[in-house]
Amino acid sequence: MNQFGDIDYFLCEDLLSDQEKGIRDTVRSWIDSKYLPKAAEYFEQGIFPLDLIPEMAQMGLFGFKMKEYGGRGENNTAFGLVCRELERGDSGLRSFVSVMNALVMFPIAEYGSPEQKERWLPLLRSGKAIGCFGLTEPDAGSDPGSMRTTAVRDGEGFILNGRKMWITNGSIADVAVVWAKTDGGTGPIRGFLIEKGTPGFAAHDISRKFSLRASITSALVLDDVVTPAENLLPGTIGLGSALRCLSEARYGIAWGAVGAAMACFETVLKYARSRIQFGAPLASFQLVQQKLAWMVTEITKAQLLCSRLGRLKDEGKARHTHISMAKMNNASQALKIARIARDILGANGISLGFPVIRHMLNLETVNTYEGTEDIHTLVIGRDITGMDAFACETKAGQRGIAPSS
Ligand code: TGC
Ligand code: FAD
Repeated sequence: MNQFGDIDYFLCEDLLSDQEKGIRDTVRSWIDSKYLPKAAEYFEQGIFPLDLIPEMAQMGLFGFKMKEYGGRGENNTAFGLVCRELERGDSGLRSFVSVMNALVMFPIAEYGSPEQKERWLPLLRSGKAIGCFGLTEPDAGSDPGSMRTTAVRDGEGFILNGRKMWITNGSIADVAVVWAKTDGGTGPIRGFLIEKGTPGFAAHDISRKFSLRASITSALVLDDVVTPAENLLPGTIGLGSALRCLSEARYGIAWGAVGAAMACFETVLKYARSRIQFGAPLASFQLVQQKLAWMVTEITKAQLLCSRLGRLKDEGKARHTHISMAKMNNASQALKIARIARDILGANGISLGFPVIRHMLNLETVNTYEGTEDIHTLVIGRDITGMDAFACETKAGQRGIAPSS
C-alpha cells in the first residue's frame, strides 16, 4: 500500500516524477470530492454530468499532451495517470476524456488544415466544444475497413451517406470526426469534420444499455450530408489514419482499466477484512485469500505494463502492437477482477451501494470497444507469426467467408 492506502505492490510510485505525482493527486482529489459522491446516481439514472466539463477543462484535461493551442504539453505517463484516476471514478468519465484527447483533438492536430486547427482546437481545449469519433457502423465493428459510409465529390465539396453506431458523445458533439470511403466507396477511407446542425446529419441516443450508463452513446445518421471540401481532414490517407487515433485511445484505456480494477480491489479487501462468516473474517479463508492474491498480482502486472508503455511512448519506441497488448491484458484482467470482487461481496455485490457492479458492467464495454480482446489477440498473433488470422481464406486466396463445404 502507498500513502493513499492504494495497492502499489511493486512500488510503481517510485517510477513517477514529482510533476506526474502532482497531476495524479489533483485528479484523484477531484474525483473523490466531485465525482464519487454522485457516481452511483449518474450510473443509475444514465446521466453524463455535463456540468463537470468546465472543471475538467480548467484542469487542462483536454489537449493534455498537446504543446500548442493552450494544451498542457504533458507526457504520456502523466496522461495515463489522469486516465487511471478518472476511471477509478467511472469508465464513462474516462471515456469522455479519451474521446476528446485521442479521437477528436489528436486527429485534428495530426491531420487537420491550419484553419481546422485554429477553429476547433481552442474550443475543444476549453470544453466549449465537444467532439465525437464515428468509425463503427451497424455492420462494421471489428472490421472497420468494411464500412459502407461513402463520400462522393460534388463540385467543391462532398456528399456523405451512411450510418455510424455506438458513438460516444454523439448527440452532444459539436463536431464529429466521421470516417468514410471516398470516390463513392472505391477510394481510400478518409476523415471529415461534420458539424452539428448540418442538414441530413443527426444523432440518436442508444438507451436501455447496462454498461457505461454515465456516458452518452449514440447512432449517427448521414443522409446526403453536403460538406465543403475544407471539412475533409487533408492529412488522412486511409484506414491507417483512423487506426493511429485508436492507438492513442487504447493507450489511455490500458491505464484506465487499472483504475477501475484498483477501485474494485480496494473495496473488496476492506470488505473481506471486516465481514464475518463462520465466526471469522472472509479475508482469513484460504479460498478468499487465493482470490485476493490473484487480484493484486494481476493489478501489479497491469501497472507495470502500462508504466513501461508510457516511457516507451515518450521515447518514440512504442509500436501499436505494444499498445494492443496493454489494452487487451489490462481491460480483460480488470473485468475478471471486477467479476471476482463482485462475488466476494456476496449479495452486496449486486448493489450500487458498492462501486463494484458499476465497474464490472462498465468493464464489459471497455473490454469490447477500441478492439475486442479477440481482435488484439489476433493483432499480437499476426505480429509474432507474420500470419494474418483475421479471416478465413477463400480458394482465390482472398480474405472472406469460408465456403461451407
Ligand atoms: P491493417 O492492414 O492491419 O492496417 C491498415 C494500416 O494501418 C496500420 N495499423 C495501425 N497504425 C496505427 N495504429 C494501429 N493500431 C494500427 N493498426 C494497423 C497498418 O500497419 C497498416 O498500415 P499500412 O501502411 O501497411 O497500410 O488493417 P485491417 O483492415 O487488416 O484491420 C486491422 C484491425 C482488425 C486490427 C483493425 O481494423 C482494428 O483495430 N479493428 C478493431 C476496431 C476498433 O478498435 N474500433 C474502435 C472504434 S472507436 C471506439 O471504440 C471508441 S471507444 C471510445 C471511448 O468511449 O473511450
Ligand atoms: P463485432 O465486430 O461484431 O464482434 C462480435 C464478436 O466477434 C466479438 O467477440 C469479436 O471479438 C468477435 N470477432 C470479430 N471478428 C473476429 C475475428 N476475425 N476472429 C475472431 N473473433 C472475431 N465506436 C466508434 O467508432 N466510436 C465510439 O465512440 C465508440 N464508442 C463506443 C461506446 C460503447 C459503449 C460501445 C459498447 C462501443 C463503442 N464503439 C465506438 C464501438 C466499438 O468499437 C465496437 O463495438 C467494437 O469495435 C466491436 O465491434 P462490434 O460491436 O461490431 O462487434
